[in-house]
Amino acid sequence: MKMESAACARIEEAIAQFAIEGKLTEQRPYGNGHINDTFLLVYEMPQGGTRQYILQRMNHDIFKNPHELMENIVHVTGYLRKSIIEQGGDPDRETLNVIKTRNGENYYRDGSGNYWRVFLFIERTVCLEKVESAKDFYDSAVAFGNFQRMLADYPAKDLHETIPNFHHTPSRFQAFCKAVDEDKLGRAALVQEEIAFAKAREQDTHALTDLLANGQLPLRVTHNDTKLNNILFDADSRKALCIIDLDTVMPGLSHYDFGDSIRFGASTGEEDEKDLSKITVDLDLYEAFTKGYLEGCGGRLTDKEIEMLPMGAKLMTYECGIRFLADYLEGDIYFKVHREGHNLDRARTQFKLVADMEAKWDEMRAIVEKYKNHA
Ligand code: ADP
Ligand code: GN1
Ligand code: MG
Repeated sequence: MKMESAACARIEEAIAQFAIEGKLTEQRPYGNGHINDTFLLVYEMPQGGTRQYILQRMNHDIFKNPHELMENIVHVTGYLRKSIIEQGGDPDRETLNVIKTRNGENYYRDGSGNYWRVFLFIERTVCLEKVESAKDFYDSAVAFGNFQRMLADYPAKDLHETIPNFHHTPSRFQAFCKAVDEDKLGRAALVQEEIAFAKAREQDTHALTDLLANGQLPLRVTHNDTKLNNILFDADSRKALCIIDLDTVMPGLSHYDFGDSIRFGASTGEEDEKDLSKITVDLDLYEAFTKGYLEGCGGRLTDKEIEMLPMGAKLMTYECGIRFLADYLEGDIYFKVHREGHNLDRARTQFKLVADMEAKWDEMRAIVEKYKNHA
């Protein structure tokens, strides 16, 4: 992402605010994130050697309350840190670590209103942009399941909602219908088939939130953006090491994490593939993830939660589809687009996946049933 010059001008000022030892020798844009502006900082230590950090300018157009967001991250990572130490793990590599400012704050707000934060850089890792093998996907599932297990006793209600109703599918459906009705760019006529596909599934949108409301599903601490590139793998062992991008950690359903991973990782094609014949749900990948997630959760999920996991996969995919389509209708104001019709292409892949999941529904349920005793 290109930062506007007002923000660029502030980067030195921001760096100077953080309590980092040593001499800054290198600073450069880093990674492929789509939300924040990320930089690598390299420091030479007085005793020799170097230490690296991640500096991020937070996206406060999307996250309206960076203060609360950072409070969530500090509390959750602090909690994880203790549990990692108890398990004999390495807390500097297995969770994010927030570096405070010299005033002891979790972030710095500069004079132009940009919000900056710093994390320890986790060295010798790889970040995968797509699933390269069932084993990697299985490992990522164990890691997201472990994340769920380790936070199972954390009081979810104490966390702030960094984006209200983020995965509340009925609210997303309403927002989608509003975008269709307003049809600001006159694009609705071009996508009647896609609109009809989405509207025909309105009943499904309530499937999880109704069960939450009537107490049949528990509220949990969830990550909510479990794309594969939000995990760092250890470069030597190739094991999933650390879950990153904690901006959307907030109260939610386990189905959101399970579902979003399947949506992205079990697809046979890219999220924005134009050739829909390439897009199906790979049931072998779905199975690998189901097995790993249930193992990682280590018995913390209820029977009802497990039974509803396939619905999590379908609803997260459907929801992402209506978010992309709504953004297309509203003029591409939320998701970054790199070509004409980019959001429409993305919506189409998601709807193709939903249709394929419906066709494979019995198999998806049977796979969850097969592994439910691993939970
Ligand atoms: P975005 O919200 O924009 O996706 P992320 O927090 O996911 O931002 O960071 C973008 C990229 O920066 C990640 O995909 C990863 O490659 C890298 N990254 C982020 N935090 C760390 C870290 N602590 N150590 C090493 N790499 C990191
Ligand atoms: C956004 O930042 P990234 O690319 O991990 C979005 C997710 C969507 C995803 C679709 C905060 O995630 O909800 O599933 O795009 N994140 C936010 O690719 O809206
Ligand atoms: Mg990310």
